[in-house]
Amino acid sequence: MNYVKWSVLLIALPVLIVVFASCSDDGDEAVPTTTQASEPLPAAPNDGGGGDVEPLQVEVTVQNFSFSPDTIEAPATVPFTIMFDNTDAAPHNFAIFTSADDATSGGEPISATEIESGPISQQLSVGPLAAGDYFVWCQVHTSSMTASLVVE
Ligand SMILES: [Cu+2]
Repeated sequence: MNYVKWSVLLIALPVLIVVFASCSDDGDEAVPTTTQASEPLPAAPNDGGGGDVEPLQVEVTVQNFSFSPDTIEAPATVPFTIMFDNTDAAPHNFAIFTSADDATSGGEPISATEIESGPISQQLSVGPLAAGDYFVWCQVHTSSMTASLVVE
């Protein structure tokens, strides 16, 4: 009887070794799986790292041949958008110059909307501008329609 028991054990032992070896292989495969799972992680900061800066908007209205407000404030060193709303039926535009002297001496505006009859809403991308006081006028009604653009 003892001989039979040892024979079973000798046959069973290699089988057990093979089974354990298989388990060991499964364990090795689990490690690369974990490594692959961690690879997408570096991409996550890239997705979340994008700047989420809202474009700055400055609203200007024209009513009865006059800018409102007539002193327009805008941020320095960053781009901003003039939301220009001409409520008159007359043609107007919004033109920015470095100074009144530059405008009256025939200088080109830094930035300007197209001259259009209202009512119409226009957008003008501006800047970034250095801090300072700028001169604004309507290029159709240069003698009466002026405003100041204060960039700070
Ligand atoms: Cu005008």
